[in-house]
Amino acid sequence: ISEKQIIHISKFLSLVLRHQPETIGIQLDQNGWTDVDDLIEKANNYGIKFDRETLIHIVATNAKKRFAFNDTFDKIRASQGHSIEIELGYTNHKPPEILFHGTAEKFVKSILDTGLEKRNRQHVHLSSDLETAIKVGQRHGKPFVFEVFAKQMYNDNFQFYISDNSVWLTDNVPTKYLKQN
Ligand code: HQG
Repeated sequence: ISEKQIIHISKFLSLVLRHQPETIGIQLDQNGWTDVDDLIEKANNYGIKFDRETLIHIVATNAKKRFAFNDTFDKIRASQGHSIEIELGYTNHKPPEILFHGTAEKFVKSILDTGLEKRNRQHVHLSSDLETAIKVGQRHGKPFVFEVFAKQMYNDNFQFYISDNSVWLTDNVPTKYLKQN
């Protein structure tokens, strides 16, 4: 299987496990899990062909660890990034002093107006390193990185979570906690 095919399947998995399971007629439970055999069968029927071995390979090698199996390997879910409402079972974590948010220059004015909002996702996504934030920003255009005064937010009773793949999540970031880099 080629790298190109793997990326194609991985994007398809993001679509059905985060946003539109109905595209292929699978269901996610309240914690985002879906049956592995059912996923493979329905994806194949839909024309996205892969077997169990390939799926395991994709989950294991995905650079951002976007997907995870349960302990018995019969269920799979996306670790974060959902637009549909599911309960991932996050626990509150104390963040470091500073977290980063990568966005595009074209959004900066609006963000300074209203703060960081979760938009279509379930959370605002933050990263602990600058490099990741730059990459996230590049997806939207010319990257721009905000420093977020995370510890200060935490002390002011904002909740922070970490996903299985180490993305920091929070509900919103008011402008006063943003420093422009
Ligand atoms: C922006 C990827 C205007 C926000 C990444 C962002 C991440 C505002 C965009 C994950 C705004 C939403 C999430 C405001 C926020 N005015 N724009 N008030 N508040 N925005 O894609 O954080 O590859 O939903 O800055 O690595 O870019 O999918 O969020 O630019 O972890 O695994 O609205 O997705 O992971 O865009 O990315 P997104 P994001 P995956």
